[in-house]
Amino acid sequence: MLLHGFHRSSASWRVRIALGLKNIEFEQKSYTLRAGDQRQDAYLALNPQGLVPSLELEDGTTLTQSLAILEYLDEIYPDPKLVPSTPLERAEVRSLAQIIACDIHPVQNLKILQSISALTTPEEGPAWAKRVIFEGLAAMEKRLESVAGAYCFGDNLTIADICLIPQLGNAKRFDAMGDWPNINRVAENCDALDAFQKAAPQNQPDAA
Ligand SMILES: N[C@@H](CCC(=O)N[C@@H](CS)C(=O)NCC(=O)O)C(=O)O
Repeated sequence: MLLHGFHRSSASWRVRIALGLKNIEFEQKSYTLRAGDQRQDAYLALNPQGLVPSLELEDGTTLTQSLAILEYLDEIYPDPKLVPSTPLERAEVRSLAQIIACDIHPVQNLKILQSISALTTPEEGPAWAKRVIFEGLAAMEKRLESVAGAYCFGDNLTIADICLIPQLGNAKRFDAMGDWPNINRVAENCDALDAFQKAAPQNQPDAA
């Protein structure tokens, strides 16, 4: 498999974590986002959205959208299972993952921050990111109060943890961390796992 991504891209980071947890070998091709590599024709042919990640499978099929990729990997390589098997638990876990993947990350990604800064002042982009990440994670913490254990949903790793850890990377970059006991406990437990360490941006070949 070939992962098209970027070390600091939190959506690529999600896929790296899942590949690592499932012990799947993969290669990486890096796109420097600030240089606009993801908007060059060669990559647009793979993903017309001009967003990373994309995962190229061995038969040449290319998958996009990190949550769809996570669910695909979980169905094809079910050990360990990252999406629960009962409909109710599955809905709970997807809901936690989507707080991040649908409502926090998309409004703070690079192209949004670049547009905000272009429309206002250069400082407004990062200030916006800080605000939306802090508010979103504060809501996540409230949700975790009733469902978290060692990880976001009880004591088993799920796609919710895989979304949370990269989002915390962004929270640190934009100085948007809060004093959140559940989030911090889950982060500590994830950070102790090899797959999370291996997937971290600073451990990627394209890290500056
Ligand atoms: N919903 C997409 C989000 C992808 C996305 O926003 N990727 C960011 C990096 S984390 C990107 O490519 N940004 C480039 C840009 O904004 O121009 C997913 O989960 O795969």
